[in-house]
Amino acid sequence: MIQVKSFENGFKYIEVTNDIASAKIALQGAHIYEYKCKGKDDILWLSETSSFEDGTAIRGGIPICWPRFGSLDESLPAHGFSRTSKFELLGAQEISRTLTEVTLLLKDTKESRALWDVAFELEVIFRVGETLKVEMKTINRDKKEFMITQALHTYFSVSSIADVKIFGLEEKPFLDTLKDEESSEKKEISIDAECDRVYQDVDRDIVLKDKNRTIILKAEGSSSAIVWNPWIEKGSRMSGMRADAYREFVCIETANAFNDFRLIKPQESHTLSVILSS
Ligand code: TA6
Repeated sequence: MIQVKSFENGFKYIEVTNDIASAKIALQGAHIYEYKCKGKDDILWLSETSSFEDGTAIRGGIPICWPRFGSLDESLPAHGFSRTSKFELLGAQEISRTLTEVTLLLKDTKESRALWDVAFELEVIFRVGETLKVEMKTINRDKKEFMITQALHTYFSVSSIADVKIFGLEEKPFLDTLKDEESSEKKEISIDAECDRVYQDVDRDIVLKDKNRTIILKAEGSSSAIVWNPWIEKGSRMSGMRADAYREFVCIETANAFNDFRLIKPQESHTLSVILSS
């Protein structure tokens, strides 16, 4: 089943249910904030104090950072403007009893061109089934080439951040944005303090091992990834979440970030995607 629903304040979302999974996707930001596979724990973390209102990004799920990741480009909001933009429902299809596809579309507007003078289409395609696939397809509808950086800023629900180990990024170079230093590590990642790392040369699946489960991220169109947890001090200052919520999630973001930026020629496109499985 595919239904378009609204909160009391009119905030619209799409609810998908099929024989094996369910999901909720806000039209604002093409923001999936719930994905449940029958018989399994939720993969996505959602802040219990997140707002669901126009102009404020939901805290949790998979925020879409586009046409910029981060805040290096001061002419655009941090993480771009897509996550507070109104997408339209382009298509929704029950491919089988256990697979549903939903496509949302964002096109340039007068408002977007005031921020970023570019004609574009951004399609976000969700395939909800035993796994969750999210694709971001950027199409250049302009007469000039443009550059994007982007990320699927996924918040993963974990039993406790202290029990988490992340594999697949060993030996990969990363920018530690907290120290503004390049580094790399031989061993898997475990988190016992604020962590904000932008990895490059990422070329294999990333594996999140929690106490009771393993989540696999299979990316395409991406050779960078971010690992982030705000820990205690920054966690207490983050909007839309409890001060101690840092314990419950880790962000592992499939991206085209920093040196992994992408140039898109007129009428050409670039697709970044991730398949999440547990
Ligand atoms: O991806 C990590 C990061 O850039 C952190 O530096 C932190 O700012 C996080 O994203 C959340 O950003 P937000 O704008 O959603 O509060």
